[in-house]
Amino acid sequence: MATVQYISPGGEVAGELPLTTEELVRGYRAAARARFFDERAVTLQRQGRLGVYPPFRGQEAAQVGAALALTERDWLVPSYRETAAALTHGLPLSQVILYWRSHPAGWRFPEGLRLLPFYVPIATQLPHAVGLALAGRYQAEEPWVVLAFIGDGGTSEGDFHEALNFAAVYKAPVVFVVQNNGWAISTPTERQMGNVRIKDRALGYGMAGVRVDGNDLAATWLTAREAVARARAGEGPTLIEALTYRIAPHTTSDDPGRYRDEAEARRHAAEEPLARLRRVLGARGAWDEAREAELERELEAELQAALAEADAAPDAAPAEIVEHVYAELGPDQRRAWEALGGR
Ligand SMILES: Cc1ncc(C[n+]2csc(CCOP(=O)(O)OP(=O)(O)O)c2C)c(N)n1
Repeated sequence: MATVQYISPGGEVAGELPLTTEELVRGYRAAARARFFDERAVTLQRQGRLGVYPPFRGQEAAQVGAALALTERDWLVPSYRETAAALTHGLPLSQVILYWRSHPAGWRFPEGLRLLPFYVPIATQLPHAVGLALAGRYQAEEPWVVLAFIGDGGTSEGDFHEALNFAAVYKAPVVFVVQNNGWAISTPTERQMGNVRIKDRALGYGMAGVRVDGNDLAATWLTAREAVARARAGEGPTLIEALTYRIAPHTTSDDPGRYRDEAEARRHAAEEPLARLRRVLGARGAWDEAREAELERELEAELQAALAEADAAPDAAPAEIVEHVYAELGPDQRRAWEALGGR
């Protein structure tokens, strides 16, 4: 099947768009909120107010559209790049700021929020996601669905294979979203794998596979919604490949000019997801410059409040860095803990 797309880069809608205008506005606002934070996060990092930060510019639709398919009962399992998905699923902005400050108060997400931590060791989140999905089966109530993210580079890890195989065999209620953003730091997708159509792998595992235009929020939302419904109905997992592009550097420590032609990034920037949504909404009379300006004022106020809240968190003690690795400190952690002033 071809790549699923409802809204072209130019903002044209092919056929009937099975989303209401209210839903599209909701999706646009969530994506614009994520972008606003992402842009400001890079500045905050340059000011020394965040430690390191992995920008997701250009990937807002892939993340927000998929996250919108979940209910509060469902779990979201992110890698380090999925700040947009985490915000959409309900992670407070102040918590995001504390997390990227490496403040221990940012490591513990609010009680009741069904979100696992941002995983940095590539692909380790996927076996956890499958376990979490199967755990839902042991609950008396309706099982929850797990939405798990990974990058194109992450699909080379053994954990990716093990998780997808296990999920397919046990028909786990899990949806895997691979954000194929073209790059794994400096490795382009075509040097990462022999078949760059990642969704083809679904056939080998025996699960549904769909390739979507990851810059089309309608496509990511509707595809994830269907996959979540199938998972909830006991019909097993889905592999969604969201085709997108990492316009920004890998992290704030990366200089992509050293390994890629930045003209490529500029070309892809023209296909970014927010402009096309604005065109669709504008044509329906549901968005205009005044509404955009009002939204920006709201987002600025939200960011300032979140920064004030994060700044008010008391400084962490250095020893806390080893305190929650294991339930009990082993000899190496104890030595580190004591050296860092733990008592
Ligand atoms: C197990 C492991 N190996 C290596 C790394 C170093 N590393 C960090 S990000 C990255 C590339 C990941 O690329 P991809 O999965 O495409 O995700 P993207 O960053 O493009 O979203 C690597 C190799 C790591 N974090 N974990």
